[in-house]
Amino acid sequence: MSEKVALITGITGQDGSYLAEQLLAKGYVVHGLIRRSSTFNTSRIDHLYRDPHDPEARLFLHYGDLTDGSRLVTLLERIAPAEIYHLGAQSHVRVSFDEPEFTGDVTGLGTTRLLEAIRVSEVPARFYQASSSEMFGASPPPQDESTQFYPRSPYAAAKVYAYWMVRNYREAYGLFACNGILFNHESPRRGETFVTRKISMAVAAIATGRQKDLYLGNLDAKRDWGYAPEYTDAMWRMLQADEPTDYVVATGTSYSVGDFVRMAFEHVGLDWEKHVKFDPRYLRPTEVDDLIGDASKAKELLGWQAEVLPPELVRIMVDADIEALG
Ligand code: NAP
Ligand code: F7E
Repeated sequence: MSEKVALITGITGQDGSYLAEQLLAKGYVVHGLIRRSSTFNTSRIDHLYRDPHDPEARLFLHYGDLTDGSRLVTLLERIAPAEIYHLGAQSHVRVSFDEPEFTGDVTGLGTTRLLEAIRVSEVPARFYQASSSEMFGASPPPQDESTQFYPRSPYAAAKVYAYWMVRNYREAYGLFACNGILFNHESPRRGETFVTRKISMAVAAIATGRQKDLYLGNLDAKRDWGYAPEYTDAMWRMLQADEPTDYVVATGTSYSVGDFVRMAFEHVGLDWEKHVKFDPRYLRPTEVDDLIGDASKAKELLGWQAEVLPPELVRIMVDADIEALG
């Protein structure tokens, strides 16, 4: 069993919760950065938490924010992690059009603050950056590590900036730092305003008579949707490799939002056309039309490949939301 110490930013999010689970199962001591809020925001990790006075406790949470660079330095000096998984971000593309400056600060500069904290604290940590397929934006599929970036939102532009800062710290200071360019990955823990979860929750509510209609925007956009726990495993594999580099992580399949809707309604025996309505509020000023990832490099160097593909993913999410309704 490994006795490594890891720090996860964004530990309260979808990916952070799966990664924390996986690292704890491997014997790591896990530290997580959480934001102070007036209500608890730890529901995805509550099942992992033990009182810190418990001698068995291996998960420790620390208040902090990616806009607060001095706090990041203090925390790194205290925790001295061997691996840092930087998942914290304002991660919603539509919201980034409403809050472009804040998104740049947290999603872009937040990465620089953490990289600087590593440099000044001289903690010899390996670093994972949560890069995104959104960086490819308008570049046609299939997309791999050599595809040109063409960001189509403030979120994507912030992630491109962060990507290059990671590359710069790798080349300038010899940091073991990897960009994981992850395509969309979903699960029953997905945030409720991302389209797949919005659909699976609505289908569960409609199937059980609690809701009538589902309002959506663009049904034509195509995405390469995978299963989140498999993608957090890829993050860990990147930091165990001999050399730091950048990887695309994807299933290599493509389905439209409309396909996802149809499969979700079919799973509960309903006709989607009777329930789905259009609301222009959910359109974006600029859209990413077509993403299909080529994860050959991750397969070759990390032995990673996606197992759960969209038809099964849809079933997992709808079934989980039906079960949650009791
Ligand atoms: P998520 O569920 O939205 O979680 C985001 C996390 O970041 C939450 O823990 C959130 O804390 C934290 N956070 C937000 N602003 C922060 C701040 N100012 N200071 C500290 N923490 C802050 O995202 P996810 O789906 O797990 O994705 C994880 C990462 O991968 C993100 O960087 C995302 O942009 C990137 N990514 C995601 C996908 C995907 O398909 N899921 C694909 C490619 C890349 P609260 O809980 O307090 O809000
Ligand atoms: O939208 C369309 C929307 O918000 C997917 C983030 O994790 O993955 C995610 O970004 C598609 C878009 O995810 C609605 O226009 C239609 O074409 O679920 P989404 P995203 O924008 O792909 C990437 C890889 C990330 O890095 C991000 O952090 O669905 N769509 N109707 C809708 N989208 C939403 N949210 N809501 C709708 O009603």
